[in-house]
Amino acid sequence: MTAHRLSAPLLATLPPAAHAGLQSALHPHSPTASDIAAIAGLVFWGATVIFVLVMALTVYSISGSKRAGRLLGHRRAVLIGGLAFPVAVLSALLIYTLRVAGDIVTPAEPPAVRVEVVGEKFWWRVNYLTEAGHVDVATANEIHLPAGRLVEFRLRTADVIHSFWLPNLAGKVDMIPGRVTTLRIRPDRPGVWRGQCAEYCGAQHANMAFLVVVETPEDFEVWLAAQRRPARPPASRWENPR
Ligand SMILES: [Cu+2]
Repeated sequence: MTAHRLSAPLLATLPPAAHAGLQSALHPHSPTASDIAAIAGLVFWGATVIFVLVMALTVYSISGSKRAGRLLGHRRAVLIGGLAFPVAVLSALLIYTLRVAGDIVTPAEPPAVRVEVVGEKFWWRVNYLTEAGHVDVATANEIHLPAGRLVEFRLRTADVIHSFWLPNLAGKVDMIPGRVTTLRIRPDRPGVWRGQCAEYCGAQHANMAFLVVVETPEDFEVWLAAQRRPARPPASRWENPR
Protein backbone atom coordinates (compact mmCIF):
# COMPACT_ATOMS: atom_id res chain seq x y z
CA MET A 1 0.00 0.00 0.00
CA THR A 2 1.44 3.39 -0.91
CA ALA A 3 1.29 6.56 1.15
CA HIS A 4 -0.69 8.15 -1.69
CA ARG A 5 -3.57 5.75 -1.18
CA LEU A 6 -3.49 6.38 2.55
CA SER A 7 -3.18 10.14 2.28
CA ALA A 8 -6.06 10.81 -0.14
CA PRO A 9 -8.96 10.31 2.33
CA LEU A 10 -7.11 12.11 5.11
CA LEU A 11 -6.23 15.10 2.93
CA ALA A 12 -9.84 15.36 1.79
CA THR A 13 -10.83 16.15 5.39
CA LEU A 14 -8.53 19.20 5.51
CA PRO A 15 -9.53 22.71 4.40
CA PRO A 16 -7.46 23.82 1.33
CA ALA A 17 -5.49 26.43 3.33
CA ALA A 18 -4.22 23.70 5.65
CA HIS A 19 -2.42 21.97 2.76
CA ALA A 20 -0.02 24.90 2.41
CA GLY A 21 2.11 24.01 5.43
CA LEU A 22 1.53 20.25 5.29
CA GLN A 23 5.22 19.52 4.72
CA SER A 24 7.20 22.62 5.57
CA ALA A 25 10.05 23.49 7.92
CA LEU A 26 8.68 27.07 7.83
CA HIS A 27 5.54 25.99 9.73
CA PRO A 28 7.00 24.43 12.91
CA HIS A 29 4.64 22.58 15.26
CA SER A 30 6.98 21.31 17.97
CA PRO A 31 9.65 22.96 20.15
CA THR A 32 12.33 21.06 18.18
CA ALA A 33 11.04 22.30 14.80
CA SER A 34 10.70 25.83 16.24
CA ASP A 35 14.36 25.75 17.35
CA ILE A 36 15.44 24.61 13.86
CA ALA A 37 13.28 27.31 12.22
CA ALA A 38 14.82 29.92 14.57
CA ILE A 39 18.37 28.86 13.58
CA ALA A 40 17.39 28.90 9.87
CA GLY A 41 15.81 32.36 10.25
CA LEU A 42 18.85 33.74 12.05
CA VAL A 43 21.24 32.36 9.39
CA PHE A 44 19.04 33.60 6.52
CA TRP A 45 18.56 37.16 7.80
CA GLY A 46 22.14 37.39 9.11
CA ALA A 47 23.49 36.25 5.72
CA THR A 48 21.17 38.74 3.97
CA VAL A 49 22.49 41.67 6.04
CA ILE A 50 26.13 40.61 5.50
CA PHE A 51 25.53 40.09 1.74
CA VAL A 52 24.02 43.57 1.37
CA LEU A 53 26.89 45.05 3.41
CA VAL A 54 29.55 43.30 1.28
CA MET A 55 27.84 44.38 -1.96
CA ALA A 56 27.64 47.99 -0.71
CA LEU A 57 31.35 47.95 0.19
CA THR A 58 32.17 46.39 -3.21
CA VAL A 59 30.31 49.16 -5.06
CA TYR A 60 32.00 51.75 -2.82
CA SER A 61 35.45 50.24 -3.48
CA ILE A 62 35.06 50.29 -7.29
CA SER A 63 33.49 53.74 -7.33
CA GLY A 64 36.86 55.31 -7.96
CA SER A 65 36.76 57.34 -4.75
CA LYS A 66 40.25 57.89 -3.31
CA ARG A 67 38.77 57.88 0.19
CA ALA A 68 37.29 54.41 -0.43
CA GLY A 69 40.69 53.12 -1.54
CA ARG A 70 42.38 54.53 1.57
CA LEU A 71 39.69 53.21 3.92
CA LEU A 72 39.16 49.70 2.51
CA GLY A 73 42.78 49.08 1.49
CA HIS A 74 44.07 49.84 4.97
CA ARG A 75 45.63 46.90 6.81
CA ARG A 76 43.29 47.41 9.78
CA ALA A 77 40.18 47.20 7.54
CA VAL A 78 41.40 43.90 6.08
CA LEU A 79 42.12 42.44 9.54
CA ILE A 80 38.76 43.54 10.98
CA GLY A 81 36.56 42.78 7.94
CA GLY A 82 38.41 39.70 6.71
CA LEU A 83 39.40 38.03 9.97
CA ALA A 84 37.97 39.42 13.23
CA PHE A 85 34.38 39.91 11.97
CA PRO A 86 33.97 36.41 10.38
CA VAL A 87 35.60 34.71 13.40
CA ALA A 88 33.33 36.56 15.85
CA VAL A 89 30.12 35.97 13.84
CA LEU A 90 30.82 32.28 13.11
CA SER A 91 31.89 31.59 16.73
CA ALA A 92 28.69 33.17 18.08
CA LEU A 93 26.63 31.14 15.59
CA LEU A 94 28.45 27.91 16.56
CA ILE A 95 27.85 28.45 20.30
CA TYR A 96 24.18 29.32 19.73
CA THR A 97 23.63 26.29 17.45
CA LEU A 98 25.34 23.85 19.84
CA ARG A 99 23.26 25.14 22.76
CA VAL A 100 19.97 24.79 20.85
CA ALA A 101 20.97 21.39 19.39
CA GLY A 102 21.80 20.16 22.91
CA ASP A 103 18.23 20.94 24.03
CA ILE A 104 16.90 19.00 21.03
CA VAL A 105 18.97 15.86 21.66
CA THR A 106 18.63 15.52 25.45
CA PRO A 107 15.27 16.53 26.95
CA ALA A 108 15.15 15.73 30.67
CA GLU A 109 11.87 13.81 31.05
CA PRO A 110 11.12 10.22 29.95
CA PRO A 111 8.95 9.83 26.82
CA ALA A 112 5.19 9.14 27.08
CA VAL A 113 5.11 7.13 23.83
CA ARG A 114 7.79 5.04 22.14
CA VAL A 115 7.52 4.44 18.41
CA GLU A 116 9.90 2.36 16.34
CA VAL A 117 10.01 3.32 12.66
CA VAL A 118 11.74 0.97 10.23
CA GLY A 119 12.59 2.27 6.76
CA GLU A 120 12.11 -0.40 4.10
CA LYS A 121 12.29 -0.13 0.31
CA PHE A 122 9.90 1.71 -0.18
CA TRP A 123 7.64 2.11 2.83
CA TRP A 124 7.64 2.73 6.58
CA ARG A 125 6.95 0.05 9.19
CA VAL A 126 5.64 1.69 12.39
CA ASN A 127 5.76 -0.26 15.66
CA TYR A 128 4.30 1.16 18.88
CA LEU A 129 6.43 -0.23 21.70
CA THR A 130 5.55 -1.21 25.26
CA GLU A 131 7.76 0.03 28.12
CA ALA A 132 9.61 -3.29 27.94
CA GLY A 133 10.35 -2.60 24.26
CA HIS A 134 7.98 -5.21 22.79
CA VAL A 135 5.76 -4.41 19.79
CA ASP A 136 2.29 -3.43 21.01
CA VAL A 137 0.69 -2.28 17.74
CA ALA A 138 2.06 -2.19 14.18
CA THR A 139 0.97 0.08 11.33
CA ALA A 140 2.45 1.30 8.05
CA ASN A 141 2.99 4.70 6.41
CA GLU A 142 0.78 6.49 8.94
CA ILE A 143 1.89 7.55 12.42
CA HIS A 144 -0.53 8.70 15.12
CA LEU A 145 0.82 10.83 17.97
CA PRO A 146 -0.68 12.52 21.06
CA ALA A 147 -0.42 16.34 21.13
CA GLY A 148 1.61 17.84 23.96
CA ARG A 149 3.28 14.54 24.93
CA LEU A 150 6.95 13.68 24.50
CA VAL A 151 7.37 10.97 21.84
CA GLU A 152 10.56 8.97 21.36
CA PHE A 153 11.22 7.56 17.90
CA ARG A 154 13.62 4.67 17.52
CA LEU A 155 14.71 4.82 13.91
CA ARG A 156 16.35 2.00 11.98
CA THR A 157 16.46 0.52 8.50
CA ALA A 158 15.79 -2.97 7.17
CA ASP A 159 17.91 -2.50 4.04
CA VAL A 160 19.69 0.60 2.70
CA ILE A 161 20.17 4.12 4.12
CA HIS A 162 16.90 6.04 4.42
CA SER A 163 16.25 9.36 6.11
CA PHE A 164 13.26 10.11 8.33
CA TRP A 165 12.20 13.68 7.60
CA LEU A 166 9.14 15.26 9.16
CA PRO A 167 9.88 18.98 8.67
CA ASN A 168 6.91 20.39 10.63
CA LEU A 169 7.97 18.49 13.75
CA ALA A 170 11.74 17.77 13.55
CA GLY A 171 14.88 17.83 11.46
CA LYS A 172 15.86 14.94 9.19
CA VAL A 173 17.49 11.92 10.80
CA ASP A 174 19.33 9.29 8.77
CA MET A 175 18.53 5.59 9.23
CA ILE A 176 21.85 3.78 8.96
CA PRO A 177 22.08 -0.03 8.53
CA GLY A 178 23.11 -1.69 11.82
CA ARG A 179 22.29 1.37 13.96
CA VAL A 180 19.31 2.57 16.00
CA THR A 181 18.94 6.35 16.20
CA THR A 182 16.60 8.08 18.63
CA LEU A 183 14.62 11.24 17.95
CA ARG A 184 12.38 12.92 20.54
CA ILE A 185 9.63 15.34 19.60
CA ARG A 186 6.65 16.94 21.29
CA PRO A 187 3.92 17.92 18.77
CA ASP A 188 2.27 21.13 20.00
CA ARG A 189 -1.27 20.67 18.63
CA PRO A 190 -3.52 18.27 16.73
CA GLY A 191 -3.13 18.27 12.94
CA VAL A 192 -1.95 16.23 9.96
CA TRP A 193 1.56 16.58 8.55
CA ARG A 194 3.48 14.84 5.82
CA GLY A 195 6.93 13.31 6.09
CA GLN A 196 9.23 11.88 3.47
CA CYS A 197 12.37 9.83 2.95
CA ALA A 198 15.16 12.38 2.46
CA GLU A 199 17.96 10.06 1.33
CA TYR A 200 17.88 8.56 -2.16
CA CYS A 201 17.27 4.85 -1.64
CA GLY A 202 16.19 3.46 -5.02
CA ALA A 203 13.71 3.73 -7.88
CA GLN A 204 10.62 4.46 -5.73
CA HIS A 205 12.38 6.82 -3.28
CA ALA A 206 10.20 9.77 -4.33
CA ASN A 207 7.05 7.85 -3.33
CA MET A 208 8.38 6.92 0.12
CA ALA A 209 6.19 9.30 2.13
CA PHE A 210 4.12 9.03 5.30
CA LEU A 211 1.49 10.97 7.19
CA VAL A 212 1.60 11.96 10.83
CA VAL A 213 -1.76 12.44 12.53
CA VAL A 214 -1.45 14.36 15.81
CA GLU A 215 -4.53 13.96 18.00
CA THR A 216 -5.59 14.93 21.50
CA PRO A 217 -4.20 12.41 24.04
CA GLU A 218 -7.75 11.08 24.56
CA ASP A 219 -8.32 10.49 20.82
CA PHE A 220 -4.87 8.91 20.57
CA GLU A 221 -5.71 6.40 23.33
CA VAL A 222 -8.99 5.55 21.55
CA TRP A 223 -7.10 5.02 18.28
CA LEU A 224 -4.45 2.87 20.00
CA ALA A 225 -7.10 0.72 21.70
CA ALA A 226 -8.87 0.25 18.33
CA GLN A 227 -5.60 -0.84 16.71
CA ARG A 228 -5.13 -3.51 19.40
CA ARG A 229 -8.41 -5.19 18.44
CA PRO A 230 -8.26 -7.88 15.73
CA ALA A 231 -9.22 -6.66 12.25
CA ARG A 232 -12.85 -7.26 11.28
CA PRO A 233 -13.05 -9.93 8.58
CA PRO A 234 -14.74 -8.77 5.33
CA ALA A 235 -18.50 -9.53 5.21
CA SER A 236 -18.12 -11.03 1.74
CA ARG A 237 -15.26 -11.80 -0.58
CA TRP A 238 -16.33 -8.80 -2.69
CA GLU A 239 -15.98 -6.30 0.15
CA ASN A 240 -12.97 -4.03 -0.09
CA PRO A 241 -11.15 -4.49 3.24
CA ARG A 242 -10.40 -0.75 3.27
CU1 LIG B 1 14.52 7.10 0.10
